[in-house]
Amino acid sequence: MNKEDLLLYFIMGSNNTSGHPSEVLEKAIKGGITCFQFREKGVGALEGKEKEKLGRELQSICKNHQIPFIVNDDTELAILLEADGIHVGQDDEPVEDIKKKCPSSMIIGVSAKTLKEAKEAERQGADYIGTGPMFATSTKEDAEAPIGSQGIQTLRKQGIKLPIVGIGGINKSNAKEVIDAGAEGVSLISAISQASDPEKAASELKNRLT
Ligand code: 3NM
Repeated sequence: MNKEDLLLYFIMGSNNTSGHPSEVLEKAIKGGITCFQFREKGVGALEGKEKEKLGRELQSICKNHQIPFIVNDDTELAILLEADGIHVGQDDEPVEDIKKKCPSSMIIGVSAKTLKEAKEAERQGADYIGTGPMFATSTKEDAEAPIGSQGIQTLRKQGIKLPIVGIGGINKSNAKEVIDAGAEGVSLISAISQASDPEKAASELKNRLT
């Protein structure tokens, strides 16, 4: 994956929007997002065939616009859909196991915020890490205390070279701060999925970053 693809990384599942996820994604792409993650988690999340169906729908939109399509957590779904990538948290399947099952071209992202986690992700061959929460967020039910953009500065000072995306509470007012701290990109849910105009929200974010 190109590091540039991480710049404006939109994440969404069906419960992150009151609109139709496909329409929101189409608008977000028009506004300039560079990567998409399908994260179907939490209250009311789709499962089984319904989850697969929505995943395929969103993947096809991404394909039409050459936007990388990453699946959160669900390695089996990522393999089934031949997704561009998989993103896992610290409590999910280890990267080494994923690597055994997935094609070598599959992008692997790992959530890592401490030096130990980031080094381990690097050692296991992750392609990028997601670090957060940068700021307070109500989107993730079990989010920890915010670490601020200094969290990224610290990882860089400690020698982490992997591409980093910040996550958690990022919006157009604080997105640039995350990039300035040393991240390749910002990943976010509500700033786009809950916006009354997702295209405008994405394009305003993009303008702040470029
Ligand atoms: N992971 P929003 S915070 C999915 O800290 C996720 O690892 C986080 O949503 C972490 O952009 C978070 O609406 C929620 O704040 C991001």
